[in-house]
Amino acid sequence: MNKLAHRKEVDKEGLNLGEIRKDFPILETVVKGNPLVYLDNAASSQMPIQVINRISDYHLSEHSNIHRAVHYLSEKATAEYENSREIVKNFLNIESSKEVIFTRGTTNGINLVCQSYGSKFLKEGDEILISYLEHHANIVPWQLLSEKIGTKLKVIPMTDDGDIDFEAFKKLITKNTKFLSLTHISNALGTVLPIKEMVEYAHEYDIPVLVDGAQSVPHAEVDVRDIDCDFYVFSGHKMCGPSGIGVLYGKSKFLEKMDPYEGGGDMILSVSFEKTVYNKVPYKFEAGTPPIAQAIGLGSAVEYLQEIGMDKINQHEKNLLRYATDELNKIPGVRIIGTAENKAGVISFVIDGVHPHDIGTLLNDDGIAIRTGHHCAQPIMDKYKIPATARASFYLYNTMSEIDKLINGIYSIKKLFGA
Ligand code: 7TS
Repeated sequence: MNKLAHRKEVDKEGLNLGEIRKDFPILETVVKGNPLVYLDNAASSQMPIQVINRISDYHLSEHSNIHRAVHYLSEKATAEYENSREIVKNFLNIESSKEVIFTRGTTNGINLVCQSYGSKFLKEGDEILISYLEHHANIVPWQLLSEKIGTKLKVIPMTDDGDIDFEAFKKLITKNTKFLSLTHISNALGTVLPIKEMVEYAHEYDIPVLVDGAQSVPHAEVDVRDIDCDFYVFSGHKMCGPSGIGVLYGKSKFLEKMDPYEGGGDMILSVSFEKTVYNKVPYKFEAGTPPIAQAIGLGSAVEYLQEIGMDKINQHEKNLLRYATDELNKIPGVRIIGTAENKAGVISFVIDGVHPHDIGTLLNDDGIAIRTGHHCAQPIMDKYKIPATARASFYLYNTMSEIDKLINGIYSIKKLFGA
């Protein structure tokens, strides 16, 4: 056991962690006799009781289908669903709620833009620019589009420490570059991209930009009008909300011109066998019965985060990251993968002589949940010539003493492997 074992709880940092943790009943889980230490928040975060209760209340007393009936429950459910849209609009400083489209999540949002914008406005030979730091969700849909219409995918390289290579980005832009799709924060390395500067540069060449905000909206204040991106996508389940819901923000000028992604109920104004007239945005992009309870749950999650304060959450995660980085750096044979200057609360690492999956399995024996693998970002693993990393990712409810447990666990693993 190392010196950290007796360290006292010191996490205050503007957040009342004791109270916050009480909001998350799942954190009381005991795994193999140990209290759960949940450090897999980049994959999915936990839901506070306020959000769970909101979803439950909806099912208990407000549920009906939306946008289609005049009875009490349908009007109630519709009002609550649309209220969530309004909450999201205000959260991201979006100009109009028409620009907020409910999706199934980040992946769904990117595919929607690929198909509805890409298929219509891009053509053979056009170049789409992404970065080396993308999640597969921002790679594969563009490859599918390329196979279908002959667009070309170009990749902005990253530096050895896991930063975007801004100079290379500038050089990659040609007269054929017609779309830029970028992650805001890398889920595998935690790198925060200089997204505003990149959007500004792309716009000088009239290139529309999509930003994948799956790892940013949950952890930092995001103002889409300040970033000035054309599309922004994120998922509810990574920000204290339920799974099955996400948001696509798009500027009206694009959404109005794009074709629907799916056809069906609710996305139409009139249908005959000869001709269908589409509904206005955002409904044009919300075919069929949407995930109503999940959308309401997402609204509740946003309110929960807002009440605590995104700036405080962000600062707390920075403190956790700094502490975890310092402690990991002290352990011989442990290497942090991704050492960019501007990082969010994600820390990927490897231990010499120990496979990341063994790290994950052994930490689980101590009740510590991390993710191991390629994190759906295989090109990043290829860049570092490793098959996988162990990754700890933090959120508002994590404490310094949980990081101590992680560090202690790593010392034990090293001892076990004689590493
Ligand atoms: N983009 C980024 C940057 C992500 O981190 C993820 C999920 C996605 C897109 C896809 O989100 P989804 O909600 O549509 O699945 N990232 C992870 C992760 O890091 N571990 O599991 C999922």
